[in-house]
Amino acid sequence: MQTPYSLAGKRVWVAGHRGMVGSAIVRRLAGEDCQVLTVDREALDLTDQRAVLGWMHNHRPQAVFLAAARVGGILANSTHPVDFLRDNLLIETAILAGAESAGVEKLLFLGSSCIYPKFAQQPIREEALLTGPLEPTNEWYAIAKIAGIKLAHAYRQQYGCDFISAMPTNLYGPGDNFDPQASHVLPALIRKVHEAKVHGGPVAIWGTGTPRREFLYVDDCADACLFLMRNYSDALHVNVGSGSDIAIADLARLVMEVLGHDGEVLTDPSKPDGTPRKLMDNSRLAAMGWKPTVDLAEGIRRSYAAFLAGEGRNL
Ligand code: GFB
Repeated sequence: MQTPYSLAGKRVWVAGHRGMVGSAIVRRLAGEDCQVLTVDREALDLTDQRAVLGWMHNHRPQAVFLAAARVGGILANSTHPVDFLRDNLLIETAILAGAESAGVEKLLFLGSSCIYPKFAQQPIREEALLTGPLEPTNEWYAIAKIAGIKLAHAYRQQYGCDFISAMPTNLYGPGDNFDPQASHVLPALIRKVHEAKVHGGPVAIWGTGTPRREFLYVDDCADACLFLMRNYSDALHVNVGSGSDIAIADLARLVMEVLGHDGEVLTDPSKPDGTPRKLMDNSRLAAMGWKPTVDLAEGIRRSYAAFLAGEGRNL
C-alpha cells in the first residue's frame, strides 16, 4: 500500500459518473493529469457482475471511484426497499470483485452517514459502526452500504487490495435530484421555496422540522475523495463532512433567505422525521489536512443557480 498514491498518467474509472457525486468527481479530475474513464448505463449494467468483469478487463482502470449507487431521500428509501438493498449490493459486489480480478491499484468506495446507529453519540465517530440499531427509514440502503464497506475491507484483508471507504454526510449541489417525492431535503426545499416565490403560498416541510442534519457541498466531497485516494490507505472508513449541523426548520428559513423569499413555513408531522440527529466527527480527515471550502449559504446559492439552469426553468 503506497501513500501518497499518484493519479498522474493513470486510467481512472468514475463508476456512476452521471450521478451527483460521480459528476463532481469527474469535474474535479478534469484538472488532473489522468485519463478519466466513464461508461453509460445503456452500455454497461453495473448490477451485472459478468458484464462488469468483462468491461473492467477490457478497459483496465488503474484507479476506481465507486460512486455508483441507487440513492434517494427518506420517502424513496422507505417505499423502494428492494431497489435500495438489492441494486446497491449487486453494484458494489460486481465492481469490487471486478477491481480485484482486473488488478486495480486503488479503489475508493463511497458509503453514507446513514450506516451509523440511529442513536449514535454525536458527533459520530467512525468506530460507532455496528454499535446499535439503524434508523428504520433507511436501513435497506444502510445495510447495503455497510456490506460494501465490509466487502472492501475483506478484499484488503484477504487479497491485499488497496480498497478504501469514505462516508460522506448528506450531500447536495449541481446534478441533484429535485423530484418532490424522491429527493433529499435540500433539493426539495430549493424547489419548494422557488415554487412559493413564483406562485405564492406557504412552504410545507415534511416531519416536525426538528431533526438536525449536516450538509456538505458535493464539490467539496469530490475534493475529499481525491484527497483520500492520494493520502489514505487503511481498512477503517473515513467520515467526510462539514462539521456543523442545522435543524430542518432553520434550513428552510436559510433557503428562503438565500432565494430571497419571505413567507410561512408549515410542518407535516404525518411525514417521517427519520433519525433525530446525524452529525459526524470529521477529526480523522481534518487531522490528515483536509477541510471543506463551500459554506452552506454559498452552496445553496450555487445549487439554486444549477436548479434554475435545469429543471427550474419549467416550473
Ligand atoms: O434528506 P432526507 O430525505 O434524508 O430528509 P435523511 C432529511 C430530513 O428532512 C428528514 C426532512 O427529517 C425529513 O423529514 N424533510 C423536510 C424533507 N422536508 C422534506 C422534503 O420535502 N423532502 C425530504 N426528502 N425531506 C437520508 C437517507 O436520510 O440520508 C439516505 O434516506 C441517505 O439513505 C441520506 O443516507 C444521506 O437525512 O433522513
